[in-house]
Amino acid sequence: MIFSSATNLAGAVLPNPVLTASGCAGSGKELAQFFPLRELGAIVTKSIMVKARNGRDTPRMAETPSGMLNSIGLQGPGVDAFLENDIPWLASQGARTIVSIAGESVEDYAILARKMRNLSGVVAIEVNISCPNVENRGMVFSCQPETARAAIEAVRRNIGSELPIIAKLSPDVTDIVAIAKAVSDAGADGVALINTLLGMVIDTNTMFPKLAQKTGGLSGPAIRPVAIRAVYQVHAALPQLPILGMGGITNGRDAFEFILAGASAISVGTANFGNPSAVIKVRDELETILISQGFSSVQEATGFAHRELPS
Ligand code: RRO
Repeated sequence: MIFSSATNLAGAVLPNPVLTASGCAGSGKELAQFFPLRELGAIVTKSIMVKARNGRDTPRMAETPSGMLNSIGLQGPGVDAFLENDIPWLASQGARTIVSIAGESVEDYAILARKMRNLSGVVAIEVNISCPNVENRGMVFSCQPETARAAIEAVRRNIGSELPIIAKLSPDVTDIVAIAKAVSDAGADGVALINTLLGMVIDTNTMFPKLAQKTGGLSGPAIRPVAIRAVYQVHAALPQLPILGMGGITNGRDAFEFILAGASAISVGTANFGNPSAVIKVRDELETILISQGFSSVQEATGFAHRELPS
């Protein structure tokens, strides 16, 4: 049997289904020391905002059981510097880029979307509407269907091209399917599941929260069952909606679990911090597993865990 690793993620054609997760690989410069970025399905860049930001106060990272807590707070150079420096460099590397954008208002999303037109090497836009580390929790757009819809509509109206839009959702909601439906109705071509869960760690020696901002986003293997559940629920309700799955993937078997749940592609996030080549290891292991299980493509395995049990 001939195996094809090529994947179509919400209209973005990728040579393989393994991507970096936003925020866990910057704009790729550090990873490029370890392997050519064109080896990735795509690189997903750190969410970029309209203006430059220093992020939250330190300490802003803490270890947790099988995971990590972060409160980076959208540190970044601002969209204009990003477009001037990072996008041309990524294109020069032959990388396929998915630009992640984040706004503080619907108008910010519109401004960012207009700047995403006709960028070399950019194959899709991830619309981050789920950062847990914003000053005002009421501004986590993906926590209500109405605000999620408004942000995605603004991007769809202003993106101006056929560039696929992938909405990144938070697991910290009662009904993630309702949010996925809202963003799909608003024009999202796919969803990225999941962003980090809001968490907290208290240092029992100092008896204060470990993070300066007290709360942070929990990632790593600890959250994988939550992510798998979210992917499974959304795929069951909206089988035509492409899903980029992520949350604690460290090896090919973890990635395969996401594909079985309903993901068309997956992202490796926290694992990059321990092993910068984790994403290549996951890519190669996933391919071996798909072949050994008799699949001829990723698409064939997508959602396979949803099939009827033989009676
Ligand atoms: O920058 C961050 O603190 C951050 C973001 Br934008 C996000 O989407 N998820 C996360 O855990 N941290």
